[in-house]
Amino acid sequence: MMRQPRLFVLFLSLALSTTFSVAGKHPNILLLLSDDLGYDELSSFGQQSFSTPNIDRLAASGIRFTDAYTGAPVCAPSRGVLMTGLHTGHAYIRGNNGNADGTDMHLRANDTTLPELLQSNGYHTSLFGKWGLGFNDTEGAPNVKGFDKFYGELDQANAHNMYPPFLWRDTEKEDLIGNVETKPSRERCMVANSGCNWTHDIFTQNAIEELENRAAEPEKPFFMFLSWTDPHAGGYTTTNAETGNPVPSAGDFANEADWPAVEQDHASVIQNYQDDSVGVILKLLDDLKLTNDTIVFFASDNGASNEGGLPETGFHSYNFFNSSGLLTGCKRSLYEGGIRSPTIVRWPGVVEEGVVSDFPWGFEDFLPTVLEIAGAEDVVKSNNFDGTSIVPVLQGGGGDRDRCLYFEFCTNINGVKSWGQAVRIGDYKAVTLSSEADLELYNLRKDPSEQVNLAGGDGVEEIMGNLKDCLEREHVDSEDFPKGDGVCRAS
Ligand SMILES: *[C@@H]1O[C@H](CO)[C@@H](O)[C@H](O)[C@H]1NC(C)=O
Ligand SMILES: *[C@@H]1O[C@H](CO)[C@@H](O)[C@H](O)[C@H]1NC(C)=O
Ligand SMILES: *[C@@H]1O[C@H](CO)[C@@H](O)[C@H](O)[C@H]1NC(C)=O
Ligand SMILES: *[C@@H]1O[C@H](CO)[C@@H](O)[C@H](O)[C@H]1NC(C)=O
Ligand SMILES: *[C@@H]1O[C@H](CO)[C@@H](O)[C@H](O)[C@H]1NC(C)=O
Ligand SMILES: [Ca+2]
Repeated sequence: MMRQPRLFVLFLSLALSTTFSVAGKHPNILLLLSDDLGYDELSSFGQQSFSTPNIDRLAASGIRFTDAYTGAPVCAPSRGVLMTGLHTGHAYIRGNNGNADGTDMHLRANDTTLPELLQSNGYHTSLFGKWGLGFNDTEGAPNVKGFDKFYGELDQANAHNMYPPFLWRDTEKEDLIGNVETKPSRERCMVANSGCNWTHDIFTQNAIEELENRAAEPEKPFFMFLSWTDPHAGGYTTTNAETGNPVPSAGDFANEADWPAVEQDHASVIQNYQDDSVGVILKLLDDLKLTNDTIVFFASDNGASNEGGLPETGFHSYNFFNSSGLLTGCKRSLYEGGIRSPTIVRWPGVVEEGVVSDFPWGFEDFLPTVLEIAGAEDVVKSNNFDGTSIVPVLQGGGGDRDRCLYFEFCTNINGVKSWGQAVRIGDYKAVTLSSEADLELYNLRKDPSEQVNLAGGDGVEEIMGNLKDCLEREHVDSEDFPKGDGVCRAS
């Protein structure tokens, strides 16, 4: 590229920018976000015990990213990174339970979000499902933070009750009569499923109705964020939240006599509900003639969950379905199993079909990518987002593989708080799960399972130096999320 004459580059960029708008209209963006879906829980990523044919079809008609990352190993900070384009070294929200009283922290008036920026660039913006970045009466509420329409859960802890008494429609509570009039129970909602209101179905149904509204207003581009609360562990009341994977039916998996009930449900929620809903939505895009005009992103907010279940029905284990595949660790870990996302992007006419890319990128790149697609590169340039647009990668070109991806997180394992950091440049990753431990170094290309610690070995001084520089440069102290084991705020 360096030797190309300037004119050619100019011509190329003009040609490319026209692909982003058809008849002056920018493409629609549909973001499908799974909650706690493990890296190896899609058949296209290696799952063997159940299958995800619809999500795999999405991957086959677009690009499947093997080395894409979430924003953090748990929900709130990860979603914060996704919405603000700032990684956890700069973000305001760096953990769940940020407030002193253990409740959710909310985004502030000066935390700029993707939907706000899209709204002011002519997009219709909607969110269905889990938010977790601000309650109704705060500066971080979805309608304050740039969503024209919202229907779902504000409080991520309430989201674990998958048969809640109410959901928020914009700023108002709306009762779910099926869950109010008769008390939800495992028997009623998850075995007989008579008249309970299950949030997965409700979020999907609302997204479907809004897609129909959007098709009726074709001149206005849209950004829709469908933020499911599964396969996260959940319950059927608030008090017994996280007791399992509350699905209306285990389907055929009920015949898997050797599987604990919680695992039958886990397989069912992914294959029979989430994957099925993706199929319904893809078909609807076709029927509404929105497919060519709509870029679909699919991702998970953090790695495989190892939580949920009951003594009598068994506890969920991420090992049961090999949910992290070759990766080490799961949700809450800074090893790859906690932060890698099975990410897919379909962009008809731009992304070549059936591509598998190992380009490393993360949730902080989503905002600049979408803004470039929306024709708002100037907004990206005038802000200090941590992310970089991956549009050139989507177009089949190369991106900067050697920029640094940064993560920090405080975890609590058996009552021991520890503050860790992870950083990736190219194929190399440095990680520590404790601020008092030495950095470990891995070559992820050769050693995706992070088994062979190369730190201190021969020939790695330069890369280790670069990783350490990035680690120090990208971390800015936060009063709410102090650095260091023992003092950090665990979640
Ligand atoms: C954002 O606003 C908060 C008050 O809500 C303030 O403490 C903080 O300094 C502001 N940050 C920036 C970058 O302006
Ligand atoms: C937000 O919700 C809480 C709890 O339901 C309620 O007490 C409060 O009045 C609501 N605030 C607004 C502005 O509606
Ligand atoms: C909730 O369930 C009840 C009983 O089946 C049903 O009448 C109602 O339409 C459902 N509400 C929603 C929002 O799905
Ligand atoms: C979508 O684009 C494909 C080519 O990329 C074309 O064959 C098809 O007719 C288009 N569909 C619609 C509904 O415009
Ligand atoms: C787990 O998944 C990985 C990657 O798909 C595979 O290589 C490995 O053999 C699997 N392990 C088991 C125990 O099935
Ligand atoms: Ca999550």
